Amino acid sequence: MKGGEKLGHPIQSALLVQSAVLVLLSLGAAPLHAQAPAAHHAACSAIAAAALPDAKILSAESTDAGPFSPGQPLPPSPAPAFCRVKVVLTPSADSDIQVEVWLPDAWNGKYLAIGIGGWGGFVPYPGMLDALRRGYATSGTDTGHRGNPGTADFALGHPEKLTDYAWRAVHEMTLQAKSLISAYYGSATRRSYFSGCSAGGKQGMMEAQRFPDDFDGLIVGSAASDWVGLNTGSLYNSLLNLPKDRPPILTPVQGALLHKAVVAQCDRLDGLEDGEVADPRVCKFNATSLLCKPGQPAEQCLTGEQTAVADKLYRAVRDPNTGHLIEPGFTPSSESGWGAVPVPMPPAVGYFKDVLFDNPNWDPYKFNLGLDYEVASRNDTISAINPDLSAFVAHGGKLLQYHGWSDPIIPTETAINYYESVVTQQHGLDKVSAFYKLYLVPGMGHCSGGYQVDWVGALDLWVEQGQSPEQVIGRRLPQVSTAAPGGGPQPEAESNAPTRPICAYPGVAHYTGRGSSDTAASFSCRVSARGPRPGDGPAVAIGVSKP
Ligand SMILES: [Ca+2]
Repeated sequence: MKGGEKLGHPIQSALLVQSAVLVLLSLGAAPLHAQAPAAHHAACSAIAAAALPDAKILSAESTDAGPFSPGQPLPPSPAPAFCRVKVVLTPSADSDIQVEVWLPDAWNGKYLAIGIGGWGGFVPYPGMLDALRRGYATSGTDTGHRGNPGTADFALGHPEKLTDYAWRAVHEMTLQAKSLISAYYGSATRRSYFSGCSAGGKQGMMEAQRFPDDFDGLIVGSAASDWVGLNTGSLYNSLLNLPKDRPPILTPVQGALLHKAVVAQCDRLDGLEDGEVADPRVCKFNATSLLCKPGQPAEQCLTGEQTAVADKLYRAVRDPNTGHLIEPGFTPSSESGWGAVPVPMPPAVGYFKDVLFDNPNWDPYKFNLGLDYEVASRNDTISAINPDLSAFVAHGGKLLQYHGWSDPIIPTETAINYYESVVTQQHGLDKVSAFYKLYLVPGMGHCSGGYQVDWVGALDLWVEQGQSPEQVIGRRLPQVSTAAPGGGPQPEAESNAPTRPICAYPGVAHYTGRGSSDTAASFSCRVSARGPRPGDGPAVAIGVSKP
């Protein structure tokens, strides 16, 4: 039974909490979210005294509407009145999972949980604030430890903390948050959603695969689902570019040159010259076209060594012993983010030294692609690439995934490969698109940039009203920016920014030839060729998480 050892939690803890709050609710006939502020203050104070199994409520404080800062270094920003509950969860003796549950006075009856990127280590406040402003009860967790999301040192000698990070913290948070919501408002949440990006996207995928009844809808962005493939590929690629004791071969200067050349060659292939490559898979770009000619200034071209690294980054990383796909190549148009890592990819180094080899002194320059990948695949508990979503389908869940075509951290085709693996498992695109949509966003980097889309609104309409989002409307963002892990703060698009349909895969937006190219109405979604690029092959069935 998946997570069966904790099935007693929601009802049991809801009863315990309710006993503390019930007396306050009985003061008025209306549900709490329709009552005056004083009732909220009293109910919030009462919840602090509630008893929870394997959990302790640290505090519950009423927060009035107005400028609110959840903690340093976030500056105050507008927030509605809410009850802020801090909880620590201890599902194992070594667990120390910090969770916050935020309960708005003006509740929309629904719950939206927020995921966290990298190796976690802090509560994802910006995404929670966004959920709160929309009227959702929300929660977030640091996944069981405090620290830098780029390091995995928390896992060294702490297998239970690794389990908390891998899947347990988000699941336990969800059970406890639902209990608190039910108890506080006197009625269960009508819908439960999750939104996360990068490792937060992986958390959403893990929920769909491992705890399919936790959520009615999931937003999965730029997902690091294949944790082993991603970390292996990231380390391999960063070492390609960072020979020992030498400066990086490719820097952002060459990244910008490559990107400009890609746009010059491939922009018009989608039928519209707009500075964007709508489907980079049709772009057959060769970095040697930028090879320096005699006398050409160095900042205008690439050396032979630089073109060789660039062409390798466009190609898939494969197991040298078996030929298995480890990580797909980066798409043409992702170059702007290349060469920005001055040391071997820190999260990937942390994975090998602190998680896999239990050796804080492990030298990344001793990395052996074939051998280390084999060890990692055998010991994987973190990846979420099981294509069997049948239990999530049976629950009636909806999965909305997005990935940027310009992602320089996680190759876009990892999302396509997983989607196609689900199509194979479910025997057909029609069946899958009824519950699972994938959007490939032009110009989007890792978790942000390109276009701004109201993913929460689209998911909610799909779940609540059955409006299938064959396309969503994107508002063009001023420039690609780097997002903070955990979903924010995100840049905002101008109110008069150009709009464009972002089509559900395998659709691609094509200009109809009529009307302004700055308006979504002038585009239609056309089905493109499906699947990965020739030669990349399907995702291999390794690292599948066993429930
Ligand atoms: Ca174009």
